[in-house]
Parts: sequence; structure tokens; C-alpha cells
Amino acid sequence: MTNEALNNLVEKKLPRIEVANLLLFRLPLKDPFETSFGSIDHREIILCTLEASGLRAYGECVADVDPLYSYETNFTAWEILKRYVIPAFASTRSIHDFLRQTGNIRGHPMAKAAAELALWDLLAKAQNVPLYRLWGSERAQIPCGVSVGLQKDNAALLNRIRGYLSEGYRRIKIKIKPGRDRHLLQAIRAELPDIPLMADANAAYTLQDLPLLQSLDEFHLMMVEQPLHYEDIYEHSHVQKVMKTPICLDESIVSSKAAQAAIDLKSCRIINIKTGRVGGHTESIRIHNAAMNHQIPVWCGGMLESGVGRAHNLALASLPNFTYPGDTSAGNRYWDRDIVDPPVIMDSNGFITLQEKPGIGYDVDHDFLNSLVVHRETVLK
Ligand code: OSB
Ligand code: MG
Repeated sequence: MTNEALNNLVEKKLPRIEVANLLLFRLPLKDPFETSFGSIDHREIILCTLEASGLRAYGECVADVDPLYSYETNFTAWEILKRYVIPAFASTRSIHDFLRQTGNIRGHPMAKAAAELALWDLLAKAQNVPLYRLWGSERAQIPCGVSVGLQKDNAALLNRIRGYLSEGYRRIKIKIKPGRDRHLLQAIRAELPDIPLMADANAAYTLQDLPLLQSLDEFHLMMVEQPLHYEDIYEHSHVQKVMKTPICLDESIVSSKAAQAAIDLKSCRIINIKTGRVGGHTESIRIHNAAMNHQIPVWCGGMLESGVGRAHNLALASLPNFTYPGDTSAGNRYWDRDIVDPPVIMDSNGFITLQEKPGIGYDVDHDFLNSLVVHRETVLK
């Protein structure tokens, strides 16, 4: 979908939003997830739900309890949604209206994205088409990778990786940090020399680690994700210049402007797109398009989303420049039971097939969701 087609879609008339709810629910992870920020054993997630003309639409906020991946937290996102973002819905007649009304709120992309995602789900439902088809995508089969957290030892890491490979995942991403990098990769490559493998540093290194980063070339990784500071674009260009392995930026790509800067500076050869980090689907599609114009492939990142955020990610990943498997794993990689019906399942070849129902294509299991809710508020009625 071109930027012009996108501009036309955001102008389309939305049904009047009658009710907007915010709810916070708690979902336990099957296994703890450890990164360079620390370890978590459950998620707390804000959902934004809309009612309009008999339709219900959903957006998920990817903020976390603590400001570690990003400065946003559930506490800040709830306040921004309640005081600034949801009130805009009272006069929102199109996604374009919404983007204009919220465009002067600086920062807080995860809060804005939660609401904007719900509007895209609503628009697709009002048009009675699946979201990915609203965007003109034809590809309904989404190739999936999996992000494996730090494990207690190499045996446990290899065990996990073998398990995910046998389920069909099409690439493995491991988390690395100083002191836990080369040894992990050596252990994996000794046993699994050819698997599609990549490493995510979550900004844990500095330019002083350049020799170490360069030494990762020997592991023929698909890419190294965000080695340097979460706000850096410039220094990554020095690293990319001397590394054979492509750098993929995650944290630093906060907007299409940041993406354009990274592309022009040759700071990365691949971009990870997360709707929450960039403020929603509209900005995600602009980044997708800018990258495509420069032959920079993208893939869809993940933030341990529940089924609602996952369904949004899968729809986005149908766009043509999403050429690498993303962190769009099946629901059962994270949860014993998800909040959506049907569950998000992956086939043994590592593909998730998009649903043909309107909008995000998955229904919310309200009985189960209600049993998980910690806090709820109707912001607009
Ligand atoms: O950097 O990609 C990341 C999870 C939380 C915060 C940041 C990241 C991640 C992941 C997991 O790597 C991706 C997923 O499976 O959703
Ligand atoms: Mg990352």
C-alpha cells in the first residue's frame, strides 16, 4: 500500500464511537522471560476497547510495569490515554482526525498506538473486511520466528531452541548482553551450525565493545539487533561500517523520521517495526514504505503481546516488505490460555494463517478476560 493509498484510508469515515473503555489485566507467562533489563514472569496489559454502531474494536498497549524497554509504563499510558488520547474520540470521524487531534501530544507512542490500533480494527470492521485486506495485502501466511530469553545455562538454551525448531519456528533470536554473548553463540553454532539465528542486545553495548561486536561476524547471524544505546542512530553507522553482519535497529527507530535518518546514515540494513514504539499502524506503514523504497527489509517485532496485540502485529506483517520472520510467535509460546478466540496458532512449517473475519479477525474471550482484569474505567460514554 502506497503512502497515497494510506492517506486515503485514514480519511475514511468511522462510525461514531459511543463507548471507550480502558482495562488493565494480568496474564501469567508460561516461563519467565529474561533480557538485559531483567526477568518477568507475567504481563500486565492495558486494552482499549471501543463500541460503535454495534461493533466492538480492540487495541492493545505494549507498555510494561517498569520503564525499562521504554520510558512508558502502564501507569503513564493509562493517564495519557485517559486525559488526552481517548477524549479525542468524542470528535474523531476518521483516523486522520485522530492523528491530527493527538499529533500535538509529544511522546507516549505506546499509549497513542493502543487507541490508534483500536480505530484501525473499527475501520476494518465497519467496512466488513479483515484488516490486512483493508491494506490491500494478499499474503495471508505469516512466517514466524521466536525470541528466546536468557536461560540459566547453555544446556537449557539449546534445549529451548531445539524445542522451538521442532515446533516449526523459522528463525531463532537469542538475547545477548556483555559477558553472555560469544559463549552462547559458540554453544549454539557447535550444535546447530546452519539454523537461521540472530541476536538481540537491547542496547547493552557501547562503541568500546566494537571489537567484540565485530567478532560476532564469525557466527554468520542473520542480523544483530540494537547493539548500542536506545536513542543512538549515529554511532550505529560506525558499527555497521565495520561489521559484515547486518545491524537491525529496534529501540532507536521511534518514527519514520528516525527510520529515514538511519537509512541515510547507513546505520542499519534491516528494521524491526513495532507499532507501540512508533505510535501505531499508520506510522508503522510509513516506515515500512520508506524502508522498501531503499531496499531495507523490515520485520515485525513483538512485546509479549496478548492475542489482541498479536493479531494486530500479524495483520501488519502481511505487508510486502516484511520479508524476515518476525517475533510474531503463536500464543502458546507465551500463555497457557490467551484472551482471544480462536487461539493464535502456528502450523508445523512455522506459518500463522490470518483469519478471514473482519478487523483483527479474532474475538475476545470476555469471560476469561474479565477473570483477569485488575482495573477498569469507562473514559467516554
Ligand atoms: O527487544 O524485541 C525486543 C520483548 C519485550 C521487550 C523488547 C523485546 C522483546 C522480545 C520478545 O524480544 C518478542 C516477543 O516474543 O514478543
Ligand atoms: Mg529488540
